[in-house]
Amino acid sequence: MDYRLIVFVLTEALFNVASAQTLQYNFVDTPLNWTDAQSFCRQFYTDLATIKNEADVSAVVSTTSNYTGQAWIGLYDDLVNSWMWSLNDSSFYGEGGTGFRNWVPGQPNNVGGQQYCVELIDSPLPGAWADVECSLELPFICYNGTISAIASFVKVTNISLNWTEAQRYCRENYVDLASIRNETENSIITNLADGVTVWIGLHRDLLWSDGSTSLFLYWANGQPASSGQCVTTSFNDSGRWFEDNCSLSFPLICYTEIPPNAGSFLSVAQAETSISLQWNPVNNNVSFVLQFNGTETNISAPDGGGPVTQTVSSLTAGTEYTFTLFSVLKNVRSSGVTITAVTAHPLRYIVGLNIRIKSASELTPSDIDNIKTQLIRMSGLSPQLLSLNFQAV
Ligand SMILES: [Ca+2]
Repeated sequence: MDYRLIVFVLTEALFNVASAQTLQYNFVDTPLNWTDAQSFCRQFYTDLATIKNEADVSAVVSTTSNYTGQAWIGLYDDLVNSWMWSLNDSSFYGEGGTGFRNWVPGQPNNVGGQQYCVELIDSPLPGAWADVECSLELPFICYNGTISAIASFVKVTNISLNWTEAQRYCRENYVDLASIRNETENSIITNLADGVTVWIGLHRDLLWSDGSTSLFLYWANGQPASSGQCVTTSFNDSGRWFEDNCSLSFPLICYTEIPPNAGSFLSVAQAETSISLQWNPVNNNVSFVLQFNGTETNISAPDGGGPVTQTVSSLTAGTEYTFTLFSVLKNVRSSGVTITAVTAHPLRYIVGLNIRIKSASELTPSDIDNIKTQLIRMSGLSPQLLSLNFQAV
C-alpha cells in the first residue's frame, strides 16, 4: 500500500513536469475582445492559454516583463452549455436524457458570479429549478439505482449539507445525487421533496477554450464576483485571475503545444555509405525533421502507424555522423533527440600467413596472444585483429 502511494505521487510529479514542458505561452500585445482573442490564438497558435498549475502561472507571468495590466486566458463561464449531472453514466441517460431542464423563468442567472449548483424549489413554482451558490446547506435527493427500468430516489431531509457534501453523502450511502431525465421524474422528485427545497445533481464548472478539464483555479481576492463571463490574468497581481466582461479589449495569452519527441530513435543498419534510422511516432505525430551535417529533411510517417524508417545515403565509410530528429506539430518542433552512428569500415586487406608451430600440445590463451602480437609485428597490421583461425597442415 505504501508503495502504491509513493508510485502515485512520483507519477503525478513527473506528469506535472512533463505538462509544464509541453506548453509554450505567448503574450500577444494586441487588445481584442475574448472571442476574437480565441480566434487569433487558434489561427496562429494552438489556443487561448490553459493554466493547470502554479508552474503554468509562473510561465504565463514570465511571457512579458514590460506589461502590468490584464490579459485574456482561455477560461470562461458558459451559463447555457456547461451544466452537467453528478451521475456520469451514459447507459442511464440514453439518447438526449442529459438535456432535460426545468428552470424557473429567468434562471440560471448566476447572481454574484458563484451560482454553480442547482436546487429544486418548493415555491412559488414547485419543482422548478434555480442556480444558487453551492455553499448553501439544503436537504437533498439521492438516486438509488434503477429497478426494472424505473429510477429509485431517496429523500434526505434529516440533515442539510452543502452541494459537495450532499454529493459525497449520496455516493457513500446510495449511488449519487439525483439526476432528472424527464417531466415524470421531475414530478416524482417534487412529490418526494414534499414542500422542501432540495439539491439535485445538476452543477457546472467554468470551461477552458481548448476543452481541458483542469479544476485548478487562481482567483484574485474577491473573485469571482459576477463581473463578467470571461477570465483575465493580472500581471500586477502575480498572475491571479479576474472575471471580466467578454466584450472588453485586453491583450491575450496564447499557448503552443510542443509535440513530444519520437520514441526509440536508433540506427538499425550501417553500410559503408548509408545508415538506416528508425523511430516510433508518439501521440500520432506524423511529421518529422531529420537534421544532420547542416541539412534538414522533412519526413512524413507512412499511413497505418508503426515505426518510421529512413535511410540516409551518400555517406563516407568509417565515419561517425550525428543525427537529430524533431517531431513537428503545427510548425512547432519538439526539443529534438540526438544519436550518433558510424558507417561501416571498408574491408582493407586479408592477410594469410603460414606459421609453423613447434608444439604438439594444445595452445593456451597466452600462446594465442603471443602469436597475435607476432603477427601484428610481422605484417604491419594495425592492432585490430578481429579473429584468428588455425589450420593444421
Ligand atoms: Ca440564480
